[in-house]
Amino acid sequence: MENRSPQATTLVDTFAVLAVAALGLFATACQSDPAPSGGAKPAASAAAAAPAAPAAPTAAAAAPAPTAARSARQEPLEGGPAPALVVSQAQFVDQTGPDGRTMPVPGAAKLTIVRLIDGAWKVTVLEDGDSNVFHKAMAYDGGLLTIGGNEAMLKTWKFSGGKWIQEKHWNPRFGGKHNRLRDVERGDLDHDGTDELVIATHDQGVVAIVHPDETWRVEEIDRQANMFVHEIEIGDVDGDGKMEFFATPSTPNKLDQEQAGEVTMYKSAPGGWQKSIVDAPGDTHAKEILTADVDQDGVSELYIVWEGALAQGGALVRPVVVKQYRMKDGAWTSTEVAEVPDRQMRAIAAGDVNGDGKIDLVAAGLSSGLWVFEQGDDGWKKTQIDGQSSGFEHPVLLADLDGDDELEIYVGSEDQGELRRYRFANGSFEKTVVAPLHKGDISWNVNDAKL
Ligand SMILES: [Ca+2]
Ligand SMILES: [Ca+2]
Ligand SMILES: [Ca+2]
Ligand SMILES: [Ca+2]
Repeated sequence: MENRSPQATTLVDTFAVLAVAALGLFATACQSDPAPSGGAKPAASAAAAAPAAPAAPTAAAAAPAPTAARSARQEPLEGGPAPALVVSQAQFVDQTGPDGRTMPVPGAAKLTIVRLIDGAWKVTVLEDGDSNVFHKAMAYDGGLLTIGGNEAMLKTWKFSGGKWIQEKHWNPRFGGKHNRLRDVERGDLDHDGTDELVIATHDQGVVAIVHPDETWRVEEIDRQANMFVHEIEIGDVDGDGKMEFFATPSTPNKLDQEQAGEVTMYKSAPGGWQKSIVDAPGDTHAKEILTADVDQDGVSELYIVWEGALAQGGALVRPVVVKQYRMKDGAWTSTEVAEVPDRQMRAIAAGDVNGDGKIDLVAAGLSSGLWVFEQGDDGWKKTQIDGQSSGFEHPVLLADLDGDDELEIYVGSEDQGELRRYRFANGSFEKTVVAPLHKGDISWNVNDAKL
């Protein structure tokens, strides 16, 4: 099944693991873009809903107006600034069609913001009716930077004077069916002391560098028709002191087969960004990559999570394979980090989570749980942290929010409806629930901020 939905990546892949009954329902719901949803119901929330703040005037005011004016909660921040977790989400709301039938349609893009105020976690919801998904949010200039899909929106947000003030910086239409900003990373690509943003998009394969210090100038680096770019990573993998960046283009998802895809590198060269292929297995693709200096030799490695495959009937015929790639004298060598008995693993992060001074990889699978991979002198050791944590994207963040100089693991355990924290103590990982996650939402990313 070729996907055609506003939430295609999500829903079509989700179909494979959802009950057949749900499939029909969502398939119908996602055939067309969501209509204006004046009747969209806010989900239950401890905090009172605030009136939606009007959009602030922006530099991009001349851009076409969004087609769907979804209702949006924009709850105020009370207290703080405080350490915060920001969960970027898509949500679905019931809508009654002309035939009287009720069906779920994508609602407003949603951020679940969870702040540590006086020792207690407090939830605030910020939604944006301009998009039907937030794929990522990051701390930015005292507030947040967000990327959204359908409409594709690059925005910054600040809470000021009792309300959320937004600025719209990029609202592209790529010329295909979907307009989604899918991933963003920041780094100083041109070595002038200020960060650029690298953005991956659907569905025309656009990879762009945005220059906030040049009135948010957008520099299109790549474009390939009918191509989804899911993920960007930035890192210096050849040790020359200049940042390379990486992308994961693949053809749109199909339900019944693994699409082919590759991982591409863009390297700074006199004529511009020179593109090359890191690896392209031909029978699988990657949606998750990471650059990190796990072995702490001063040069980053690249980690690629190659997706697994299911046979008809659901048996796993190929596991997820995580590989490490090193650049030496202009050529790549790769070694296997781990095989994981799962179909997909869309989150991987690096940091020392068990306090032994060595950098670990922490990864979250679709259904196989939460894992840690440790590199030792005689290879990699794979340990399951928790088998009872799962979800479609199953996002992971390593951060020190409690200020004890040790990294905690934060996980969006979507199937369990929990945003969780795992802390290493007394030789094992202790789990606590930070906040509930509304079941049915899709959580794409967890990041930290101070809000
Ligand atoms: Ca720069
Ligand atoms: Ca480099
Ligand atoms: Ca290294
Ligand atoms: Ca460690």
